[in-house]
Amino acid sequence: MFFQKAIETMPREQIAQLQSHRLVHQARRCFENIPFYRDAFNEKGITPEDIHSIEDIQKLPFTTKQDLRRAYPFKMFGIDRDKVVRIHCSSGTTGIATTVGYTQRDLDDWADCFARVIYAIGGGRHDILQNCFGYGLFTGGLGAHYGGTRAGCVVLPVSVGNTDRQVRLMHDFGTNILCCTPSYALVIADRARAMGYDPVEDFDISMGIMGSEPWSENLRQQIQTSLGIKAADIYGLSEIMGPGVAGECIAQDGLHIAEDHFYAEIVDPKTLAPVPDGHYGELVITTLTKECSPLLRYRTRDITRIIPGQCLCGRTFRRIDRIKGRSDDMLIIRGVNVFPSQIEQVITEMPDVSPFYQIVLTNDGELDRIELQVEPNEDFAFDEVSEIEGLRDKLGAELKKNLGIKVQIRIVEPRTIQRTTGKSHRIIDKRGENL
Ligand code: DLL
Repeated sequence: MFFQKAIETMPREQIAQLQSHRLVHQARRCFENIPFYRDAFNEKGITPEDIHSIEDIQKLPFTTKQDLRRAYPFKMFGIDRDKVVRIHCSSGTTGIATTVGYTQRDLDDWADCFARVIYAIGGGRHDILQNCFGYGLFTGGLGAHYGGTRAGCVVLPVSVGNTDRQVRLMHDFGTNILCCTPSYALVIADRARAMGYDPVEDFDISMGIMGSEPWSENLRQQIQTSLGIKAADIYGLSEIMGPGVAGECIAQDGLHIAEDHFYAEIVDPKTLAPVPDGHYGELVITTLTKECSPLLRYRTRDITRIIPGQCLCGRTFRRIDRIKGRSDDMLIIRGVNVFPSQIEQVITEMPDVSPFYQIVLTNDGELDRIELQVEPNEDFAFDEVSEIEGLRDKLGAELKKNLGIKVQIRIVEPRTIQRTTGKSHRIIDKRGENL
């Protein structure tokens, strides 16, 4: 199903024309209204007149998170302050927060982008959408809220937490669509079973729209089986807009980029040179229509690839693969580059192990040490030393076989790994701490 069929199935040449037209305008808006871009254009020796079409995108400067931090709070706004109707910002846990403003048109476009994902996974008017993304400065809550409203759904604005209530509402109100992080979906399914429900039999839920953190295909399968749903991956980041920059369709074969609003490039994170379709690299996004916080060639740090070819669903927008992880989260284990989501893929293939895990980084002098903590399922004989050792050896062998890495594994007691209601924090970095 399509929310805006004419746009979502536009022929490729027409998409290129639209993007070219919009890029020319956006480059001018940035140059004329934002001192950072005026300086960056001057430094590159270009003016907006050098941008004639989308083909010229590589002439433009990159933008980084650091640039946004320096512009805190409003120096990247590209429009008069009286047109700004909303401001979101990042949590700022790893530095100064970054601020993103929206005009009413920016908010309308965002709602459309999210609504497209609802339709793409089979949802629509009158579906009950339970929104368990956090409401507030985080873009998840309000993004799903207005997207749901735009799609004609009945929105339950529950926000994060109070899992017992989430489960009761899901049951009593007959929720059809669940919006939350993938890790919270597992917590909800777990809690529902503990409360005596069979989520597949007792609930009306049939769709999930999940994102905000990397998740493996195996984890998706577990979520789908435990809740009896089809779960679509939705991608977005506050700097660019929020959830809806890209989203999956019913084919579940990559996330369609909302290419009428965003232009995506994949570059080598070291050389910044473009990489061919099908190859992994860093996702770089240019906002083509944003009025308040336009960004040119924003380096997301997210690692993915363009999936070559066209999707079976009929949408013509290009697709990115599921995000492997952030370049900052890549682990180097004895010379092998690994993302936590790849470790998750191996863990979730083992029937005795729960999908909750943690990676603890410590250091011993110059050497980094990596410990993978996993918990067995509750029916596993945790008190039997030989069973635990067997499980540890088996997991160690699988990691070696699939990823070529050797890590220290610690099997911890069932249900002791922290559950989160929002984004999970799977890496605990204790390097530099005196242990
Ligand atoms: O997480 C927006 C969002 C809300 C997306 C709800 C999807 C659903 P930020 O807090 O700014 O915004 O975090 C953005 O989260 O750069 C990625 O590293 C990661 N991320 C977002 N979606 C996905 C996804 C929201 N589907 C950062 N898969 C991004 C993997 C994701 N990682």
